[in-house]
Amino acid sequence: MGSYCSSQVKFGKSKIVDVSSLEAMADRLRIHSIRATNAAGSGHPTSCSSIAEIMSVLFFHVMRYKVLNPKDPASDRFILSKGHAAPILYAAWAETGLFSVDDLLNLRKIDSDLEGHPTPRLSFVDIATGSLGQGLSCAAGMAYVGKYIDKASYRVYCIIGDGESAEGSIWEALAFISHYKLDNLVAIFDVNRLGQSEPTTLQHDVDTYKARLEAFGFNTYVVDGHNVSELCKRFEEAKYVKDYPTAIIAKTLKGKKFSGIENQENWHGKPLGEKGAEIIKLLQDELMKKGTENKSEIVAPEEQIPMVNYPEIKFKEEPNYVYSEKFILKLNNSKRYISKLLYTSMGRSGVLKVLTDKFVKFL
Ligand SMILES: Cc1ncc(C[n+]2csc(CCOP(=O)(O)OP(=O)(O)O)c2C)c(N)n1
Ligand SMILES: [Mg+2]
Repeated sequence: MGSYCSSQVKFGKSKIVDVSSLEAMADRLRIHSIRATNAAGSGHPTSCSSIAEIMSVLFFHVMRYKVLNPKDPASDRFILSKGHAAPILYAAWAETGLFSVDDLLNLRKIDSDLEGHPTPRLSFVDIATGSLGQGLSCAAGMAYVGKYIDKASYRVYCIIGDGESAEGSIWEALAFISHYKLDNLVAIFDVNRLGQSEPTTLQHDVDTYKARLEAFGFNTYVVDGHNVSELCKRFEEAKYVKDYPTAIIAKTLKGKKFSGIENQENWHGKPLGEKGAEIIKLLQDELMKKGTENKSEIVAPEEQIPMVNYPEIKFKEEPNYVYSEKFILKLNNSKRYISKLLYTSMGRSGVLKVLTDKFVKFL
């Protein structure tokens, strides 16, 4: 692991990395996550804190997107596979200016779309996550479409928890991703050592993660997940790697910067309560000392994605079943739900929508 700790760093042709601004943003995201989960009386602030720098770097340095049109087809995709860290995703979008930071305090309220886990009802979420192990498969589908169907330059970033990575579906997705040489995808493993109720099997053994991911055909980087310069450098390098997908193995601490809580067990899924005010004060004091305003510039994608003509998909021969009236009634009722379910889970992929239309029509 190298050290790239000057306050302004430039890598190759990339834009300047404003280290202190990105660090300050990470702390602001931490503060929002503490406040929102305290207001809700539930949620996962420690799971948010371990990815604060990763989120800051992705949203305020690496990714190209349009704040006022988060689902623009040319934009980079982001999937928070460890969906329980939703408060920091909401905090990042509030910081982009998409909605007010005051709205973050509506987390988990019955009439708020800011649910405990992200859903595609939100303008900036493509797929629902929270059932661990699923996000990377969706990211794989998006990257496949980007590379082979849209043939566009958008990139796909997916954050996976280390506990989550015990799910077999993660490894199935990894095999798919490397088989199809999805070099437009970056899988970020948040190795914070802890799962829900105990340490993970591998804890902080990042070398074993690296060996496994290399065996799966990935270009891998082990980084200090709280070092913004290192993160920026690796995300930038990954853009130039051809034919190999990238895995960033980020060594982090659960509850980073939460004094007395950082790296401790028994803090999963718990708001900080009274300790929150004290920790927010420490983080704010640090922000004041640095005197940093948000100077990060969000970059919109450069190009529109080319129009793709999806071929007309037809059945050779339509089946000719005879249905009872009762069956038809039941079917019509369920159709609405099935189509809604398929549309929300399939995100933006045009080709899948064509198939879905056909499928629902067929039903
Ligand atoms: C399929 C599935 N099983 C179990 C859970 C319950 N659950 C929520 S968070 C969590 C622990 C996740 O640990 P990790 O991936 O390490 O994330 P961290 O909180 O450390 O960031 C579990 C088991 C779930 N959401 N989904
Ligand atoms: Mg963990």
